[in-house]
Amino acid sequence: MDAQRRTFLKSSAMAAAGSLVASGTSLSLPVLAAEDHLPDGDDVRWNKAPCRFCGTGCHVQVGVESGRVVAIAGDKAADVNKGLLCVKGYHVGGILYGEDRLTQPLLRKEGRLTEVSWDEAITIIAERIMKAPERFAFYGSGQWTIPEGYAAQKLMKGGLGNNQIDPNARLCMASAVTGFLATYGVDEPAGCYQDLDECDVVITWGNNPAEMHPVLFSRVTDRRSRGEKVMLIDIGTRRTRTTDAADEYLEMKPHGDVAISLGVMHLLVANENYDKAFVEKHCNFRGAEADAPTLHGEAISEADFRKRIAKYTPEHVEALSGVPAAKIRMLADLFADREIRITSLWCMGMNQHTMGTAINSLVHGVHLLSGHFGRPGDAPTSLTGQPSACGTVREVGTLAHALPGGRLVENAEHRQQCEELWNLRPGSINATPGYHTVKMFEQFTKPTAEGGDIDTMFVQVTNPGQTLPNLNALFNDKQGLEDKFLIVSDVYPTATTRLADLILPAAMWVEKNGMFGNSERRTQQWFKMVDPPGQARDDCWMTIAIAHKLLELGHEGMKDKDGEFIFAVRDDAGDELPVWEYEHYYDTNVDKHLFEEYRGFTTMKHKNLAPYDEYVKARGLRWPVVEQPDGSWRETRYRFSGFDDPFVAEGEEFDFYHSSSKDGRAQIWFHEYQPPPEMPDGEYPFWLCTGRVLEHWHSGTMTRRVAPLSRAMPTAYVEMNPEDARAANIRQGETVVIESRRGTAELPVWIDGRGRPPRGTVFVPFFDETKLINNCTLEAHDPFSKQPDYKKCAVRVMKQSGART
Ligand code: MGD
Ligand code: SF4
Ligand code: MOS
Repeated sequence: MDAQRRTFLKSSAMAAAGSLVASGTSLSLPVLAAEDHLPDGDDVRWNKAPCRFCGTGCHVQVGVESGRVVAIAGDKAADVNKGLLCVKGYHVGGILYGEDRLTQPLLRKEGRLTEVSWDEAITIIAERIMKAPERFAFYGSGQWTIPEGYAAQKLMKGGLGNNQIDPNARLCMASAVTGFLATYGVDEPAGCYQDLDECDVVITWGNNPAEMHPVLFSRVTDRRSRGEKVMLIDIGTRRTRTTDAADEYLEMKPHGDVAISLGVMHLLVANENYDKAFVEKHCNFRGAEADAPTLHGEAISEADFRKRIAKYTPEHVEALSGVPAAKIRMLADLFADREIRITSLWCMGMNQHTMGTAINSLVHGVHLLSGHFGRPGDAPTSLTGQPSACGTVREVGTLAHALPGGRLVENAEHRQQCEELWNLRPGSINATPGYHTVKMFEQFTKPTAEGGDIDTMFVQVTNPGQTLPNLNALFNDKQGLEDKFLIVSDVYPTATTRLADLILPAAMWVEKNGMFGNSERRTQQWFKMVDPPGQARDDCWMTIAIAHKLLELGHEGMKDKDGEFIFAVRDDAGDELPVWEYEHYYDTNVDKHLFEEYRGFTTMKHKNLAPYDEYVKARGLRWPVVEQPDGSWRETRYRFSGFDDPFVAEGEEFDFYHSSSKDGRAQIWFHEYQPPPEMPDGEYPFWLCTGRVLEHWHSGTMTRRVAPLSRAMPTAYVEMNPEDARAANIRQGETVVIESRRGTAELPVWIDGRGRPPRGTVFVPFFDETKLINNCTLEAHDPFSKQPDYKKCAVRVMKQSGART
């Protein structure tokens, strides 16, 4: 089996633009062993860690020799990947050793970056915060470890009473969150990866897991190569690697997914072949209020639902989506069949969408209405981009409106619960949500005199200077604003450090202790294995050191109500350890202290986590993890399903125990189709879609420094349809200018490349900092999740001579 999956993963890597094989890398690949850890060799010591990159959450074995990571192997003991890795995973060790690692804090003085000490750097930050705590913002990441995010959250919301903290996951998973909340009253998928082993049909909704979640996708291709039948239906706006493996490709117009899901539900209702028993027992119908719609909407009757959905006939859906009516019928017939099991997968196509909350809710609705829910293989599954967008952002609640444990800053009772757990004075937590990401950067890049009320921004583990939409408006405008101060913690120079006033060198991945939480509710742990280079230090330490400096400067919020430092760590004898001094940071396991404190929040919304030490032993555990009578800890694979979920009462088949209607039921939503926010016209005739590629992680800062990966995919490009290119007299490889109403990017043309867009569409990956496509993208966002739409806007393509197509 593994051999088959390995073949798929290798061939998908080798079919890359350049030549790439797993050998010939700077890291030699050892033979795998089945033991928990690979056996230590003469000099090489092995230990487990989750891969640094995507939300799949594979585990690797890290081989360390003489203080350096020298080898990486897939971890056979890991349930997620059973020893397999994608090409990024095989090369994850190499990201530590780029030649230009940041090793010293750097302060911009009269335009020039000058080395400063850590003490100076921390003092500068603390003094700026002291001057105007409410004008300080923290921009974080789904690549924060859980303790890093928890510390940042506590510093801001608990210590400073400041809710101006938001992460890059706002650009990524926010609509998945609001979709789960609107449907189930609680976030994150009910199923798990095992659904892919059990289903008969996989539907990808604007999703390309063959490239973006390759190890996960290989579960499906592997089953097929063993002779099992798995039908794959790819619904997308361009042909991808996933399409290559699909039985059916349904090419839709942007926002066509909304029409398609409505069309399927229409047919299920019209043909009376939805799952009446399931719906009657476990679901309600819901719609948006006519004026001032809210996330939870209002109850509507089944009759009303039928009336509203009646117009989404297959023919009408064809007109809206471009997908033939017969294919809508085909989908509806599959959903009407209770004998088969259907798993839907989606990621950024449905989340980066101005109807993101709506389309997430609608796809859940298709599964609920048809009863394809909660049996192994029957699952609406939202995939996560980042390794810990779930663990750190959604669970720790590092969003501007949230608190840990699924609490909300606007809710007085929730604030009180958090103040109690943090032992803070009542009223410490501010009741007003902070700015969401787009707004936060608008306020930062707007001059103070014009109301730009954020003046100091701390960016950790994210690269907004490359990855925010509409960079000219949301990032580049910072340039020249004397009273704005940008602090960036990163491991390499980036598009963001370009405009930074203070650069902090960070320790990364196995240079520090860490914990991540992946797409299937799996919390993972690893230990520090090597030292960071030079003066590079842990992000979590930076946050604690800033907090302690604020304490020294007299900030009252840095003390709890008994006068204790909010990040106090005591040893077994009860003595406080000076963990704010880096020399003492590893005198204890700070991660463990923070995690044990954080665990107290996780029982508030049935997301129970086990003690830290349980994660040391495991290759991750899926929450809720509950203690058994014999003292062992049991994870949960299928949430809300009586056969597996410990919180469903004995004898019940299902219980949506966080139901927003407080009756144990999930909500089946109706949303009216709306067109995309910007559409091609005479001036800007092409759709622009953007995204990732197999070889590179997001902004490419790490993977572009690993020679085999950068050789395989050296530069960004624009995928064009051959007929569009011919019509415009554009040749393969020719450099063209992509221009939107917001900016331009120059890119070589790739015709019949890895992805094949239909006529009138171009695609550009965003990994290349020398070709910033986010100069062109749009900041229009979903009204509930505030997540921007990177997947569609209008552009024109110009030959360099200036001729426009
Ligand atoms: P990354 O490249 O992941 O991109 O956007 P970003 O988060 O901005 O940035 C992580 C940064 O952290 C890198 O600069 C890396 O060098 C640094 N780093 C690595 N390890 C550490 C560490 O341990 N500590 C510190 N301090 N730094 C570290 C991702 C974002 O991009 C996301 S999640 C999505 S889904 C959006 N997708 C998207 C899209 O689809 N299209 C377009 N056009 N833009 C997009 N932007 C968004
Ligand atoms: Fe890492 Fe994701 Fe590849 Fe697994 S699929 S090896 S987690 S990048
Ligand atoms: Mo973004 S959470 O990585 O797809």
